[in-house]
Amino acid sequence: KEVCAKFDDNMRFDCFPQANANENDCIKRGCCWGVPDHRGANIPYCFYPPQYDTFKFLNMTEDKHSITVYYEKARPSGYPDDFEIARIDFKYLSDDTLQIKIYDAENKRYEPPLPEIAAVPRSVNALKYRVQIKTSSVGFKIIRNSNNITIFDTQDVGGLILSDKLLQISAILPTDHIFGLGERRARFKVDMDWEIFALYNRDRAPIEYQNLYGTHPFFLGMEPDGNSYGVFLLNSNAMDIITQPTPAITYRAIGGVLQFFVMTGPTPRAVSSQYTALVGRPFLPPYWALGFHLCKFNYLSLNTTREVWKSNRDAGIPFDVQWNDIDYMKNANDFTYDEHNYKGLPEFVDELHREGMHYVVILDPGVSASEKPGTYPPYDRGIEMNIFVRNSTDQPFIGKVWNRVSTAFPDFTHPNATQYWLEMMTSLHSKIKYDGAWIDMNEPSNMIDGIKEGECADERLPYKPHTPEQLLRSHSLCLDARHYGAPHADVHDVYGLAEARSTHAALMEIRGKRPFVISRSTFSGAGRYAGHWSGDNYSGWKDMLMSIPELLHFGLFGVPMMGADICGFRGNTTVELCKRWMQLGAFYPFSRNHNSDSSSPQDPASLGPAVVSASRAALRTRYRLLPYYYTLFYRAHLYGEQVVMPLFYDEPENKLLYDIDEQFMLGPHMMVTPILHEGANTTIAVFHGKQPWFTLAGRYLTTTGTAEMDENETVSLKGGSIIPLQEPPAHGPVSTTNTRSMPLQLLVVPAHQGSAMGQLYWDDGDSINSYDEKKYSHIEFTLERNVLQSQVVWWGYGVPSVNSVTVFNQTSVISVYLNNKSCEKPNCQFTYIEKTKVLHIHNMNLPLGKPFEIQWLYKPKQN
Ligand code: MIG
Repeated sequence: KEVCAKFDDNMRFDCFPQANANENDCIKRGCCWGVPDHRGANIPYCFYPPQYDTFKFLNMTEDKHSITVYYEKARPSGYPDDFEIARIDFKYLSDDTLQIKIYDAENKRYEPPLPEIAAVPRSVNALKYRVQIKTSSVGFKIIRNSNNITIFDTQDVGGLILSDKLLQISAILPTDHIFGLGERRARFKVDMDWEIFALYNRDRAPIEYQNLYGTHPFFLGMEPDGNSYGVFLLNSNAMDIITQPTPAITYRAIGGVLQFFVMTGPTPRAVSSQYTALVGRPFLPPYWALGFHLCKFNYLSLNTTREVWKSNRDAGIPFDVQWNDIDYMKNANDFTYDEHNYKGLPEFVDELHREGMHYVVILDPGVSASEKPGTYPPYDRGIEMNIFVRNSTDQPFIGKVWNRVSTAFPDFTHPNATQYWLEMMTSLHSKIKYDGAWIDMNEPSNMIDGIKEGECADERLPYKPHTPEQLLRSHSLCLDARHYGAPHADVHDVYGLAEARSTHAALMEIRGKRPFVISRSTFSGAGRYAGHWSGDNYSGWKDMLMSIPELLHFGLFGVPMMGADICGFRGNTTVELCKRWMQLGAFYPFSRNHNSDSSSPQDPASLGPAVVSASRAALRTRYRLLPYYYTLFYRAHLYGEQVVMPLFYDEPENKLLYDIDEQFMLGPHMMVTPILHEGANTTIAVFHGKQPWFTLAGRYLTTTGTAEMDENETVSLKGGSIIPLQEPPAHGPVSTTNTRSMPLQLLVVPAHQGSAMGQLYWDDGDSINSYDEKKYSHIEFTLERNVLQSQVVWWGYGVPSVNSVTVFNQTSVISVYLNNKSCEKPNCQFTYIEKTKVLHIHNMNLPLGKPFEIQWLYKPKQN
């Protein structure tokens, strides 16, 4: 009683998280019961007393690379089938990455086959962290060596539960500034005020704090002094994550093992690079995929698809990829097309290709199980190859998705599934030369809850995570459905990732070019194979605003190819909303306007001149910036740098930036500040750091502070940047294909001291191994005061020449030298505008294969 009374609310860790907690059952568990001081929040009434150890220390061994600890069961946890002997392996994967695996020493348990964690043994020279273990109680501390701050403390918090169907661990954190943990609709910074949320992939329109399509149990923590670290729990079973203001976090997973990776940064950029080094670096997208995409559910015919395509092209909307949703299929059956309403689709796709454009089709994972035998190979071959998910009687598990009667689900964790999927995708490709695949419904989604005949085994979970439905199988498969070597409960969250892997591999094989896959369901590591969009959002202002934290989340999760349905999926958009959303969405890494079947058309052309001209302007700016975007994706692919980032990545110790998620950084040099509110014509942007900021047009904004920006100033540039640009053609349709061959420009934005840097990565934009085969070029640019130079890091592929260089913030330039020769007609011209302080050097034809030097001289100061 006395120990219980002393407890601060914040130190309460829930000892009875199931519904109907009551004093009797609580006391029976050996826990404390009491009304918290503060009510309202989810503060538990039943909580662990100090020294509530379900296990006790047995022994421990240690060497240069690892520590192994054994515990034995000390008291019943209150949940069935506690482990008798538990084991923790601490492995020093590298100086900055620690692996912690907590498991049953005697019985093998499920571990997800994906993502494939990079297993390369790395050097351990000067560990940035250490592990502290006590023999008197369970748990461990992870300490940052440089300042002795404990970054993850599981000692003395009580409630380590290691039982068959519930694994729980709590940790006190050094910070209440943590970011990540998804997929869910929430602000970027995690709310530490007793939040409880579930992760279990689910097909549902985004609702705040509810589980969504993907699972990413990874967070970035900002320590008090600005150091940062990351914690990743690799577990694919349904789980709850609980935050509390202690600050602390609790994980409750219903199966598998608790396998953590702790990454010590110390910068946020380092953390994300350490994370993708483990789970996989993002794929390098084909260049065309960085163009604008257009789609709608239920164009219902090729005629409509073609009309929408043509009217947007004719309206001068920069445009690269036309998509079709499930209505292109015959009876919504994968690998077919409707030869009546979509008659001529193959020819249309050929025409797109002739125009330098591309085409993406949707594929649902489930195939129809009710076609006449012999008429539908996707089902017949699936049976032959034995790759379908099976039910408890070892027959194909039958549910229903969009197919008329019933649906079988390929088991993408099956070793032969990729071969099967390749065969199917090849057969579709022999008819329609699609370029990319959009994989939807792969949570996996099922329109009936579980199995057709209602044959799921009882879920009977000792602890059910906080998904909004009563049952985990709601809108999905039975937990006992059989996959290759594991029940559905274990595999569920990696189903979409496994499908993305197979789809990526199949596309690579079929086209012999770089794959482009967009997946609705994702798991940690998905960025290696696919991009993502935020699903069935709504045509509303709030949804537009929330798309920014969604981008930030997936940037952190290593899935940079990310966007939201521009103008909103559900509901009808308005001219004003769609105009603003196009102005924002033009800068999403994955920029697609997509719309539901029941909503009125919202492609730019259909909404009239205001949306057309705003979309054209914003997308022309995007296309101009694509050499920069592409270089960012290359950096992401190679080094795990993020394409989209929160502002605080530039200034990790500046806590004022932690809450900003209505603006975002695009690589190191640019910031995007959209107008997000109805009725507004301008917006106030917050600027950070110590460098001057400019608009793309050269307007000086501020250094640290705020500035008002109008709708043409969505993008701002930070002093210290050199940006490679490419102006899209002035007349006729614009695509990446015809923009890529235009001359390059360099935009030079000096820092206060007059220096700047930038780079360009360039290749053919579609070959699979451009980098490995060295068929690329990489140029670096530097400015020191009045000298701009290039360095050719690698030259393996032709790059368009530079025809102009624009330098901001210069005082009275009187002469310019290009490679030591005076800048004169016809090879060079320059203008200097006193009023804007912009130096513009143009009419050049400057090849990038050799280093260049441009120097300019200022008017001498007069005394
Ligand atoms: O049950 O394929 O999120 O983008 O248009 C709806 C039809 C299935 C959900 C996707 C949405 C897509 C729609 N799909």
